[in-house]
Amino acid sequence: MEKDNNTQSLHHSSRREGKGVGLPLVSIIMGSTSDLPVMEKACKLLDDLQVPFEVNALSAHRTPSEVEAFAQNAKSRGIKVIIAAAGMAAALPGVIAANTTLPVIGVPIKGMLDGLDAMLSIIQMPPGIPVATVGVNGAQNAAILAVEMLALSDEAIADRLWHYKDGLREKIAKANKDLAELKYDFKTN
Ligand code: RP5
Repeated sequence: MEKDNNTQSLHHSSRREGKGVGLPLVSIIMGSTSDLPVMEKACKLLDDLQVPFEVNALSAHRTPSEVEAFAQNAKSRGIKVIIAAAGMAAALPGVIAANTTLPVIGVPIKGMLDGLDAMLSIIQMPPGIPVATVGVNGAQNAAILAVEMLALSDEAIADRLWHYKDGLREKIAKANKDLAELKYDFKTN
């Protein structure tokens, strides 16, 4: 079942619709394509906010030298923020952070122990090598945090981010309208 989802997702991203939008500002890296169903939320958020991004798989354990080369070259390729996702003994975000001065946002992927293993692996970095860690499977928040970083120096992105956040406010305003319709004998509002 999971395999089908992965295949579908890869087909979607292999359409190469992003040709012509410029160089990627955000690089999404995941330890395996089994992380893709979660990480598609980050892809979608960046797409919705029109932020050029790339997405690739690399593994700290299975392709260690490629991870090092990627991290060391990312800044000179114009990448501003890296989002790195991994599950289990999730060394990937930390190894990337050790090889770049770019901000690295880590996404722990839920696997064993409800993702606590990955979360602790990513968050517990030694002093000097921080990884900004979001919650387990927090791909969407990782993308929002990346966009917030880009928005510091890009007014157009900041505007789109503001509209996105305004949409969240509207959602709660509507929720309160809906909740106001609930009828209970002892409900006072
Ligand atoms: C991690 O191991 C990956 O990030 C993934 O979450 C987990 C399992 O990988 P696969 O065995 O599915 O490739 O490195």
